[in-house]
Amino acid sequence: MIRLFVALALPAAIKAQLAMLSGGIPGARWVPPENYHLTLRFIGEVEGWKAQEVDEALANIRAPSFELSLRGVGTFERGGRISALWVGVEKTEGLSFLQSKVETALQRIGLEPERKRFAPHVTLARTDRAPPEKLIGFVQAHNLFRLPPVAVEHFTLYSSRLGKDAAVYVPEVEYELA
Ligand code: 2AM
Repeated sequence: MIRLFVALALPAAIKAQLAMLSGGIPGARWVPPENYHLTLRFIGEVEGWKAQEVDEALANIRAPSFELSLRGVGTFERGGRISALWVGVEKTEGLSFLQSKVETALQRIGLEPERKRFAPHVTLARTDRAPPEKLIGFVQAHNLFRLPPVAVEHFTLYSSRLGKDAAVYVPEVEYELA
């Protein structure tokens, strides 16, 4: 079995800028900068033959390249706790088009539809053990965070191995955008 997800990789310069946001919240588990990405579709554990079908489905996608704009920070909540801190991503036409192409392609090969609404973000930290007031302070402090747009020319199928600390993400296949 292999654990897969589809995501946009981020240029090193963007990762470096995002990394400057991390730190200063006790109990937060910061994502290592090399792991920053924008998830388009989480797939989960599949058999080898299914992974091959996933690859074929993704390779058939035709979508234009587009620009990605990161702006603002926010949180996810789970079970009454703030579970993650993230940087927001503008839901532009190009990004939404690609995401829906990926979703359709994966449903066509029999994957269950994603039930969650697409909320594009780059996770900075898992925070269920961090003090809520610190997290709220972080969001307020970085509300106006904004980076210049970057060109997205491909999307990536990643495998993920869950480690003791951080997961190890490996870019398995890159798919060019037109
Ligand atoms: P994230 O996008 O909020 O950071 C690999 O695990 C990636 O897939 C992570 O970026 C993760 O969250 C995202 N993801 C989405 N749904 C998931 C799920 N049910 N389990 C694990 N990761 C999921």
